[in-house]
Amino acid sequence: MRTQVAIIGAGPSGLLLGALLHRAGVDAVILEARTPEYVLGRIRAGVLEQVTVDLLDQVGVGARMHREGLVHGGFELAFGGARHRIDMHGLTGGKSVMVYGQTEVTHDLMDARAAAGLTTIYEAAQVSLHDFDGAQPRVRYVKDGATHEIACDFIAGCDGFHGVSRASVPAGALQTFERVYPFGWLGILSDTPPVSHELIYTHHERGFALCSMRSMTRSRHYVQCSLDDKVENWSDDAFWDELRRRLDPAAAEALVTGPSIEKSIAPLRSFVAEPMRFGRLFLAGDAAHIVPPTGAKGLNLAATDVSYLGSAIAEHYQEKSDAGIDSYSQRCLRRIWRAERFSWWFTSLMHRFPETGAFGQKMQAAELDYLVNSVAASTAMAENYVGLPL
Ligand code: FAS
Ligand code: PHB
Repeated sequence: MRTQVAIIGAGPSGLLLGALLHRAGVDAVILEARTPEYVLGRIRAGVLEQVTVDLLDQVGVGARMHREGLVHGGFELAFGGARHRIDMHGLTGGKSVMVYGQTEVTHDLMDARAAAGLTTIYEAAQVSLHDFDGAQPRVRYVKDGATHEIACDFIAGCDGFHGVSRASVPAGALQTFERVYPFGWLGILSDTPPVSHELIYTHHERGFALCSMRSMTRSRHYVQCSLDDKVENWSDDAFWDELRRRLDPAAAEALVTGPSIEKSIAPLRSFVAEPMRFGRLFLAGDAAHIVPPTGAKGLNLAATDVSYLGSAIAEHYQEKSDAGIDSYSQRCLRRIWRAERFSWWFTSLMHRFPETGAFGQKMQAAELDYLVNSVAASTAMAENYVGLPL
């Protein structure tokens, strides 16, 4: 088989890149290790920046998002038993975020790709990348017991943190930066009404908690948990009891519990691999970087990576120029590091770090007090949360 771009991974990065390339008249094939059902079963991000909303509109998959998504102009920070609203809309001159689950974004992109008759090869095993340091890269994979090869002009590594693409880069060609946090997030999805009409991020002596949602009838909640915690150790009741103990009185009162649809523990890390281009191989999304989910940046960074990559590849074919390709990594990394900083800062502020002791807790309390009582500090938080300009 031959194509212009071989995309590894059919998560949001790969699917959105495929849609952007299709719109630009560039042929691409996506190779995905798992089944569509497995990909859709992973419950992940919940908040889209306007830049991401615009990209989904640009590729024609925004209709259901605008119908079912929730536009939020603010969120609340809870600490010391009280809640403080960050008025994003007011502080950023009218900007907002869209609450619409990654599962739905992925579903919409999958449906659009299938409707356009574009090729996605699911359950592609043993994917391997070849000759991407030359002008004729190739990708091999096994499907139904047979080995197949795709000749292409470019390879887009959209295969996430544990994928094969970054692992295929020669040792020493990559510099990585990492911070692993000493805790995880235990998340639950339930068909219960959200605690409030906006998200509530809670700083509590027992640990961080987040009350989020997927709709006004489906909630997504998280509590900080230890790294050696196991999801099987947490009954639904144990989760709801712990969440209630961390919430402010009004939120605890408003909490409606119910059976979990999904329950999982996610580790938290900050990670960046530099550069993001190796000859004809480009890394995008979680294949190149990871942020702790506190700042709701992971999916949004993936979207801007592939926006830059899609434009660069289209420019190569349409204008016979490699300016975009040559500047891809540098252009992505400036935005990535600013989002890494915000996600690290918000995570450091809101979570319990026993190792920092009483002084560390006093620093967190003082920063929270300053944050909610300073227009300048709240504005800085708001502009990072809605997403910095491209
Ligand atoms: P993904 O990991 O989503 O997709 C990569 C795809 O590549 C997968 O479908 C995988 O099966 C496939 N793949 C892997 N190896 C392959 C191979 N060798 N061959 C072929 N295919 C291969 N972000 C937020 O903003 N908020 C959150 O609350 C949040 N929670 C998260 C929880 C978890 C457990 C994780 C892991 C991430 C979370 N994220 C969150 C971040 C997440 O949303 C990512 O940013 C987003 O999924 C990035 O999308 P992709 O880059 O497409 O990577
Ligand atoms: C979610 O709804 O899953 C979510 C929302 C905001 C975050 C993290 C996760 O910061």
